[in-house]
Amino acid sequence: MIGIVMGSTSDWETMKAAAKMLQEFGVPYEAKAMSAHRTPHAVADWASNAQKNGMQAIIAAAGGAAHLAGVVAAHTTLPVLGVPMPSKHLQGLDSLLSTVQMPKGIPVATFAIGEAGAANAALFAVALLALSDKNLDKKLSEFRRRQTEAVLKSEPLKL
Ligand code: RP5
Repeated sequence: MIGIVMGSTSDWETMKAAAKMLQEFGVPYEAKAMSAHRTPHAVADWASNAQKNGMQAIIAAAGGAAHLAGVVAAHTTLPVLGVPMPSKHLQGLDSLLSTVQMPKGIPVATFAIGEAGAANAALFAVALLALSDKNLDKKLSEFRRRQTEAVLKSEPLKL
């Protein structure tokens, strides 16, 4: 089971890309909105119990300086995959820096801003699970093969 947490329900439109990718691989997930600043106790509670509740990795997304992924990582030793959300004024650069620049000791593996990052975080979670799941490993190789094939099959580009 993969936990997907995000700072606001307004992040869901972007984070659906992670949920869809996990669904494509048949990996169960639990997706929730909770905020490091609006509901700090709920975040601490959820993250502290995540492993006990069957999570194997956590994808954490937030926008602005919200720093949700770092807070989640502070409460668990599970792998935390951070996805910076696009933001209105700084186009997600604030989210990127507040997620990626973790001081030594509490890591957050940080992905690209927005939907690509959400999808890639899910693919990374699949790769983690595939280390001990041969069937999932096969599905991942197949996904890569289909992706490569689709690019190679594309028509020559013309003006
Ligand atoms: C962050 O603030 C959330 O992760 C979201 O990206 C951003 C804006 O949240 P809303 O004001 O739309 O709820 O905490």
